Amino acid sequence: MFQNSSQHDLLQIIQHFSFQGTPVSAKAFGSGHINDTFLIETREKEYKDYLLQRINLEVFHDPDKLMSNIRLVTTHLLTKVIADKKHPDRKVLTLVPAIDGTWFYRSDSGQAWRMYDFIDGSKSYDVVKTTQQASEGGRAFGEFQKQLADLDAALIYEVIPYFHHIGHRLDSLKKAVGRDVFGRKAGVEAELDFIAKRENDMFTILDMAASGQLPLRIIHNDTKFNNVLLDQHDRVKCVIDLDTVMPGYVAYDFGDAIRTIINRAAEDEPNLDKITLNMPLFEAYTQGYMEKAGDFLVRAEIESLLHGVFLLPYMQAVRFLTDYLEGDIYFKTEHGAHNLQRTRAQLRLLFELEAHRSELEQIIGQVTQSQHF
Ligand code: ADP
Ligand code: GN1
Ligand code: MG
Repeated sequence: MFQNSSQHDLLQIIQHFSFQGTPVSAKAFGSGHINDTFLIETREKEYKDYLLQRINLEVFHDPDKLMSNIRLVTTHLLTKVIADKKHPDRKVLTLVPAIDGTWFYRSDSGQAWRMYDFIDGSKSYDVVKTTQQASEGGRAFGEFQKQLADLDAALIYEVIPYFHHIGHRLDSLKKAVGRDVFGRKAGVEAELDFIAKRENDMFTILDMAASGQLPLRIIHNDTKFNNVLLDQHDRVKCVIDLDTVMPGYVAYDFGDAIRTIINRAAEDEPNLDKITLNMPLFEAYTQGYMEKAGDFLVRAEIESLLHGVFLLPYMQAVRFLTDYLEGDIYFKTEHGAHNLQRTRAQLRLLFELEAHRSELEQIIGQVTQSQHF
C-alpha cells in the first residue's frame, strides 16, 4: 500500500520524471479523497518544489485517457492565462514530463504516477471563512468555465461515465442496497428513506437538459473549495484537480462549490447541529461567479443554479452512502463509519438548504438582477 511507501520509494519514483534540483523530502500533502499526494521539496532555492501524485486507478481506469485530458485542458488554459495581462500572478497546473517523454510513469507493479510543479505561496481551504475567499472562488470557477468554452468537447474523454448523472448514482445505490454485502443496510434505513422521498425532485436539471434548455459545456465537475488555490491575500491563484473536467451542466459546478462553501462545518462533521448555513458566503460566491459567467450563461442555466444547490449535496450523500454499503472502496476513509458520517452530514446540509430555499432563491435573483442579466 502506498501509505507505507518510504521516502526512499518515492524518491525512486521521481527519478522517472524530468525535474530540476535535488529532492530532499517527500511528505504526504493535502486532504483529497481520491489520489495520494506528496510534496517533494528540493534543496536549491532556485528550483521549484513538486507535487507527486499516485493516480487512483480504482477510480480512473484509463490513465492514458485521463492524462490526455489533463494535457489538453492545461495547454488550453495556459494560452488563456498568458493572454490575460490583468492577472500576471495566475497559474495553470503544470505537468512535469516523464523521462520517456510521456506525461505519467507506470511502475513495474502497475501503479500510475504523475508530477506537477508545486504552486508556491498558495493555500487551499476545506472550510471557507470569509466572503473574500468565497467571492474569489466564484470568480475562479466562473472564469474557468469561460476559459474552456472554446475547447472542442469532442477531444475530451469521458473518464468517469455518468459522473454527475443522478439516475445512474441512484441506480448504484439501489444495487448496493440490494447486495448489502457488509450487512450495513439495517443501520441506514432512515437515510435511505430521506433519499427516496426526494428522488423525483432531483431530476430537474436532467429534465431541463432533455428538453433542450441547458447547453452541455465543459465544466470542472469537482468544484469542492479545496480544489482552488488562493494566495496569501486570498486572491485566486489556480484552479486544480482537473481529473474530472468533462462535459456537464454549469449547475453541477455551482452546486458542488456551494455545498462546501455555505456549510459552516466540515463535509464530514459528526455533530450535525454544527451544520448551519453561512448566507453571506453564498451571496459572495454567487456574486463572484456571476461576475465571470454572467455574460455567457443562458437564462435557463441561471434558473438551474438553485437546483444544483440541492442536487449536489444530495448526490454526494448518495455516493457516500453507496460507498459505505459497498465497504468503503471508493473514497479514502479514516474510520469504519466515515462514509456514513459524511452521508449524514450531507443530508443534514440538504435539510438546512431546503429550510432556506426562498432565501437562497432571493439571493440568486438579487445578484443576477443587480448585474443586469
Ligand atoms: P485529490 O484528487 O485527491 O483531491 P488534488 O489534486 O485535489 O487530489 O490534490 C490534493 C491537494 O493537494 C489539494 O487540495 C491541494 O491542497 C494540494 N495541491 C494539489 N495540486 C497542487 C499544486 N500543483 N500546488 C500546490 N498544492 C497542490
Ligand atoms: C472527491 O478528489 P477530491 O477529494 O477533490 C470526488 C468528488 C467528490 C468529493 C467529495 C473523482 O473529490 O467527486 O465530490 O471527493 N472526486 C472524484 O468530497 O470522485
Ligand atoms: Mg482535490
